[in-house]
Amino acid sequence: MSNSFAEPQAEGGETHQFAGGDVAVLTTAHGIPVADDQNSLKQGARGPILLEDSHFREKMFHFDHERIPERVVHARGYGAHGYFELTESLSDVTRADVLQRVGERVHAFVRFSTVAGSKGSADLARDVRGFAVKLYTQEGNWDIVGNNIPVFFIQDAIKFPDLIHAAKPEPDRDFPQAQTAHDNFWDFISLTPESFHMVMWTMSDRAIPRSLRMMEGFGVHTFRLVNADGKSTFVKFHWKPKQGLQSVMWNEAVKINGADPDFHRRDLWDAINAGDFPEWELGVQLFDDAFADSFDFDVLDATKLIPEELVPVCIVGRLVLDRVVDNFFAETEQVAFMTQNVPPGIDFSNDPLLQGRNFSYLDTQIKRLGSTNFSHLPINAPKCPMAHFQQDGHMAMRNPKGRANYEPNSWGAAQGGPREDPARGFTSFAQDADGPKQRVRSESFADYYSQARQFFTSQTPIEQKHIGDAIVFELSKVERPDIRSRTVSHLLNIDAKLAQTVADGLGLPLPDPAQAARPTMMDLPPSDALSILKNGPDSFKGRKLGILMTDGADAAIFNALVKAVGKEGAVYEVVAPKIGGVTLSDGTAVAAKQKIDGGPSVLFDAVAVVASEEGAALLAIDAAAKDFVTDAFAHCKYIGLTAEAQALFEKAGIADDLDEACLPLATAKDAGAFIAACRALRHWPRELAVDLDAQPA
Ligand code: HDD
Repeated sequence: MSNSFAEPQAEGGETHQFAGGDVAVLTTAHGIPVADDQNSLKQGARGPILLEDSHFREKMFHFDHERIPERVVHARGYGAHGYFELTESLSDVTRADVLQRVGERVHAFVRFSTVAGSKGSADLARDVRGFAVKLYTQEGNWDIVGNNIPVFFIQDAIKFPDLIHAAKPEPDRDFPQAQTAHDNFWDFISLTPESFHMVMWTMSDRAIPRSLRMMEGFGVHTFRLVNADGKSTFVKFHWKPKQGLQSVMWNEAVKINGADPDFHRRDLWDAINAGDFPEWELGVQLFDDAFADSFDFDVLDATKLIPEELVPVCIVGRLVLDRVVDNFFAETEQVAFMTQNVPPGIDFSNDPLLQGRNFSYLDTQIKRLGSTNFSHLPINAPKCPMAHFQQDGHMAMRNPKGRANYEPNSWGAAQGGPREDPARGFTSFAQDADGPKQRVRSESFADYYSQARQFFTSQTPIEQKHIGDAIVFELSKVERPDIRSRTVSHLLNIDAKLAQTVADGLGLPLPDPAQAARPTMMDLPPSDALSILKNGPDSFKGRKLGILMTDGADAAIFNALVKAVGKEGAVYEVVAPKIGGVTLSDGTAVAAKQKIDGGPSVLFDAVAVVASEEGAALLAIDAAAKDFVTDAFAHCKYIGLTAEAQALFEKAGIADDLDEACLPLATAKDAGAFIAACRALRHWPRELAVDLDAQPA
């Protein structure tokens, strides 16, 4: 039977009657057919509404209660279904069922998110991205609640409310929304030097990803794997995107947020629906106590990573997202991730951030979802057998059967319910613990700068430039000069040149370096894994070309572009003066996907302008068309242009600046070479030519 509800809500057993054909009869929530949904019940045509109108009352009552509290962090998110498949067995180090048998798949649900912004904020905020994975294993749900950055701002969960308060809109004025470019954030950060490693990441292009499909994910903390003999191995989890890493530029991000605030969710939705399923490899860094003891930093300190050069990332599985949600609220909004959801064979370390999280996530779900029975919601319910004595409460949909609801009992297997199983059940790793009860931070957590410096020195020059630009941008929005100055005093402990660049960019005298908690900072070797540009794709696959076209555009060139894009596994959109589209030189009509001012070039990875001479002359008087090419140029994109399109570039003022990444589309044959060139994604040398800050003093 078809019905108008998404699957999860229909499970309550609602019945829908059909008014002939397959159109369901509108009913109340209690199933009573509705005759008129246009008018409330009145006493006379112009009379007052009657209290008796139960359909009206029920409809309004339900509407008035539609919203649930948004997540206190990670409010804006987007989810999709897929599967996790094991490609290497980890049976030697863990007894977790999901990590035993190569080739076996389990259902997965992933929710990506920004952290600071409200539910309705724009996707391209400079922010950390949440990367939360729920694997529905045969031993219960395993939630890896990670981020796209492998380290965190703080070391102890007790500082989390302060960190988030400082990052969110300031409490008296309730702005700025979804950004850290304000006094409170930098005040807190500059008083919390342990945060500087992560700050380097958030000021890098990692915080403005091109696509949710093109970023890494990290479990962040050190976890444990525990095998059948009870032996523990430390582990860090990594998700590596098959699509390669890619980010946008800051100026581009700002404009994307205006042109398409849903840029990331639309990209994910479109890719999955087009059958271009995003994929990540699961990598593990495994290490033992001996490594942990010899490591320069504490493996329990979430502000530190373990360089891949020291402990390699072994690929053991793949995560594929192949299905969008049926209903956003039922699935993406109601999904509840909890760090404490780990199956037998996986366990926690004593990382004080992780320990605090294990308390926080259960607590927040009750506030947000309103009932202890949130695990009954289909998106949260395990997909393995489950039996316990928990009962009742709001919205209980699945109370235990049988006579006994307590344990121990003597009602036998049929009536007595489940029993514990010491062999199969979850057991905690028996770690020794002693020492005085005290509020203290371990000495071993005290080096705040060495890994921040390592991150910076691992970047390519253009990435280093972007970090400097980002810090200057953020601090330029900070009103108090002492906060700007205090921030630079920490940068001096990270990289003197970066500190100087930022001070110059702010017009600030260089302060003294901040006093370090541990003055013995290290010069660690650069790690290529930390750079985006060193880990980009070698293909234009999954990327999008914007083709700006006019009537009379060369049909052969357009067709060749379409073919080359398809061959590469990329997609394209036609941008035209009218949404009705254009008529090509051979008389073919092509529909447009975007009208020029609704489809600026920031929405595309590369652009081509295929215009007739008359068309180009018209484009040359259109501000949006000029922005289209000047932005593409400023954002270092590959540009293909027909000879006729030249007039537009002249009027836009960039005809004389066109460089080797602006390729001619003289004949259809050039299309293939142009798309092949686009594999480089950006022509970075151009950036130095279009940025005032990059000019020699
Ligand atoms: Fe958290 C949500 C990731 C530290 C408390 N967190 C949340 C989500 C992600 C993370 C991805 C969104 C889950 C979803 O999509 O529903 N959080 C992290 C990472 C952290 C981290 C990678 C550090 C390594 N978080 C952290 C701390 C605390 C919290 C230290 C508190 C002690 N986080 C929460 C929360 C949220 C949350 C308040 C809000 C909504 C939710 O849990 O379900 O409990």
